[in-house]
Amino acid sequence: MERTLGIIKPEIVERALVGKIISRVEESGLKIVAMKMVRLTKRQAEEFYHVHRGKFFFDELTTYMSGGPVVVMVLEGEEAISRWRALMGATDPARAQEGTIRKDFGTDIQRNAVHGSDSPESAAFEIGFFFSGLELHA
Ligand code: IDP
Ligand code: MG
Repeated sequence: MERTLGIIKPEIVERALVGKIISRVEESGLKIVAMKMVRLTKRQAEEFYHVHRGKFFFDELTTYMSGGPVVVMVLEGEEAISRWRALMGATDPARAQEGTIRKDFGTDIQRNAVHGSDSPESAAFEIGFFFSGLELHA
């Protein structure tokens, strides 16, 4: 069993497509063990995306991610990290495979609908960033 952090990004909340993303998660068999809506400060978004500090898109990304509420969730299942990333699709919606969330709902490479952890180490950091142990409903 593995856990990963998913984020439904601001444009999806704004466009009232949250339910469609949650349906994709539930249909996949991944179990939602925690979920809430939060609005990050710019500083919090910078901390969350610290591995991207220094990249050309860092300032725009963290401004975007703190620009409106997001839905954060912890997904559990066998190989949850790679399964959620497969459901999400490639970072750039224009390059994402048919049937992936980013292909179907993403706007551009920044506003690409969802986030997913990319390794067990990043999942541990990202889950702990948003949730306490008491909020994880195994
Ligand atoms: P990932 O979300 O597929 O793991 P990362 O490379 O970790 O992709 O990038 C984190 C986020 O930064 C992306 O989801 C996207 O919102 C944004 N991003 C990545 N590359 C670019 C880019 O070239 N231009 C603008 N934004 C980008
Ligand atoms: Mg990433």
